[in-house]
Amino acid sequence: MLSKSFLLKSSKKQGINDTYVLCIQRIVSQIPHLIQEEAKRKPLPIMRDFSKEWKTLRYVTDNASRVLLFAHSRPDPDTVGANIALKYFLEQTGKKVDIGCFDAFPQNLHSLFEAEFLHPDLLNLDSYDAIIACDSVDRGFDKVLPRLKSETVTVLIDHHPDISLSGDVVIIDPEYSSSSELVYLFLQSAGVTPTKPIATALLLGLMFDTGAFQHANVTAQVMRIASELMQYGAPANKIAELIFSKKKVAALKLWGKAFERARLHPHSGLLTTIITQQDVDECEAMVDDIYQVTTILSAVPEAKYVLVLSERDGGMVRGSLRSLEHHAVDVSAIAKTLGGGGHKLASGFEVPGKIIETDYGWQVIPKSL
Ligand SMILES: [Mn+2]
Repeated sequence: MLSKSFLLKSSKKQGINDTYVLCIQRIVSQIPHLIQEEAKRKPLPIMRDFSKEWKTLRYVTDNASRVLLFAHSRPDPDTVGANIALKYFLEQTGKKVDIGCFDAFPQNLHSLFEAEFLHPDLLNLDSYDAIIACDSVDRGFDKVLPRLKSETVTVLIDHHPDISLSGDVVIIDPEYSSSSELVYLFLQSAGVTPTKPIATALLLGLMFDTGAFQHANVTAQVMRIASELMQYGAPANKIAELIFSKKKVAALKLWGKAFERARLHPHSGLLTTIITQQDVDECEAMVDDIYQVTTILSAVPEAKYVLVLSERDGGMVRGSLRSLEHHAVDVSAIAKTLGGGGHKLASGFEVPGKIIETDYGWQVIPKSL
C-alpha cells in the first residue's frame, strides 16, 4: 500500500501580476535595462542533483498499482515524450497507467506512438494511488490538483521556472533542457535500460525542447543522453523530420505572412511580427504552426531578440519572446513585466486584447478599450 506520510511536503510561492497595457514601444523602452553586460554574466549553471528524489519516485512507483500521468494542455512533444516513456516503463512493471490531458493526443505523433490522452472529466481521479505530472505542470495539472483526495501521492517533473504548484515529490529545475531529460535520468538511476519505444519517446522530447540541439539549453549531458537514446534504437532522423521538416502548405503560408511583416527595430535589436486570427483562418493553419516562427526569426543575424504577437481564442494576444545566448538578453524579464514568464531565452505572456496596425507599428489594444 502506498502511503505518503513519509514524504515531506514542499511548497513554493510566487506572484504574477496581471495588469498590463502593451505596445511595442513600451517593450523597446525597457531594453537598456534588460541587456546584461558581458562581465556580469552568470557562470555556468549548476544543475540540481535529484538522486534522492529519484529514489523516492522509485518507491512511489514500486508501491502504486494504479498511476495517472498528466500531460500539459495543448501538448507538445516534450510532455508527450516524458509521459509516454513513463507509461511504457510503468506498464513493463505491471502497473495500470493512464495519461490525462485536457486536450487530445497530437495527431502528428500518432506515427510514432499508439496512445490516447484522457480528459480528466472521464477519469475517476480517486482511483489512482499516484499522479505524476510531466512538463508545464501549471498548464492543466493545476486544475486537477485541487480535485485529488489527500492521500493521492503527487509528483511534479518539470523544467520550467516559476512553478508555484507543490506536490509530494517535486523534481523541478529550469537548468534541465526538457522533462524528457529528467525522465531519462530517473530511468537511469533506477537501472532501467530503455526499450526502443521508450528511447524514441525521450529523444522526441529532448529534440523538440532543444530545437534539434540548437538552443542554449543543450549541455554535454543532453548530447550524451541523445547518443545513448540513439544506441537504444531511437530514430533521430525520423523524429527530426516529423517535428521540424514536415510542414504543411498551410503552415508555410502562415509563416510567409509573418516573415513578410517582420520589422527590425535597429536600436534595440528587436525583430517583431504579428499573426492575427484572420491569418490563421485564411491559411487554414493551426495554432501550433505559430511556434516555429519565433525560432526561425531568432536566427536572423541582426536580431538581438524576437517578439511574435499572435491573436488567440477568447480575445487573447499571446506574445512569444526568443533570444539566443550570445545576445545576453533575458527575455523572461520582459515577459514578467507583462504578467508572463518562462526561460531566459524563450518566454511568453498573454494579454486580453487584439492586434491592430498603426503608423508606428503593431499595437496591442487591450480588451477594455
Ligand atoms: Mn518541456
